Amino acid sequence: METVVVALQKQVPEMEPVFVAVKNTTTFDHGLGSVLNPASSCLLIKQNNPSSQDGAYFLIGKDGTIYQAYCDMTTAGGGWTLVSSVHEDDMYGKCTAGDRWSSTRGNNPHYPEGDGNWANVHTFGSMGSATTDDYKNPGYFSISASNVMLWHVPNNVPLKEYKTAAYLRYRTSTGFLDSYGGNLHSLFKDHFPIGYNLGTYTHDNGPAIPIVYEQGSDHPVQSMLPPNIASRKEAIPGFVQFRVFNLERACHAVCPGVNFVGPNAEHVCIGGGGYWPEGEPRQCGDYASKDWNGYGTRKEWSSNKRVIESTILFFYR
Ligand code: 3S6
Ligand code: CA
Ligand code: CA
Ligand code: CA
Repeated sequence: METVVVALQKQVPEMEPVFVAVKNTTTFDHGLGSVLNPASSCLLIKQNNPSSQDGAYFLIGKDGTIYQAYCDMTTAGGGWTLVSSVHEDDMYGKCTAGDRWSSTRGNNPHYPEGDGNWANVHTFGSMGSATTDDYKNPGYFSISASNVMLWHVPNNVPLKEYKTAAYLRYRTSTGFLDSYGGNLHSLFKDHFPIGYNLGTYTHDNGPAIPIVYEQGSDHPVQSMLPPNIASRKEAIPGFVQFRVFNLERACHAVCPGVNFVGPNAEHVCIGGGGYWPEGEPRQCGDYASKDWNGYGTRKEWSSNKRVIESTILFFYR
């Protein structure tokens, strides 16, 4: 940048005082991950500068889009890029406007795949409102990663408090994404498509990957399960699972914290397709049926209020 300023100064000598002021008062950060030098991932920034700290950096997507993303530069060596969040804005709204990770067009068998956002390149939301609404940046489909990290954060927490407010933080360590194209976009697009009636819960669920906890343990994950899920042992803590069907062949994208082995994944897993047949239309949406026996009651098949009113943040590394 300094070279540019010097060159301009030679061409427009009468503006010399301005250029002198620019040179004297502005320090241009050329480091990887700065506005003038966006990186393709937080991992590359961390590798380039090992003293990088948690916070916002500039990244560039594979289509050339420059965007700001939150980087966790300290967990297990750092280099984690926040690429998306799943937020339930209206538990009573069943596949309504805010249900971008399932369907915004109503519970409808004519849209079995729902909005398709798990497998497309549409982006929405922003880094600073990842706990206030759904979020998906170009990193979701641009970054080639090996592992995911999930944070459970209460809704409306500001960026600087994501980490401290998260009551669960865990990550995979097996490098499972290497086998599925390097990110969740390719996992869902090319390996485990999301859609109603594409499979059964007994035969076609996707991979359950073991997790390493950074905050929390199996115990709080277990205690967050609806009582009937727990008593029937439908979910096993210590995993994150992808593309999980229920008894009626409704499709869910992610089961955070668990391997789901039972027929009622709609009370625990998040995101998915565009149609849930049971009790129509009471099970459609980003948090499909966490309210089956009332909102936040923690009775029978219902989650508690904290689960419903928290966002799941997704990172890649
Ligand atoms: C008595 C066994 C299970 O109860 C059923 O599961 C009941 O008919 C439904 O309301 C319930 C839901 O499928 C839970 O997802
Ligand atoms: Ca909803
Ligand atoms: Ca949503
Ligand atoms: Ca059910």
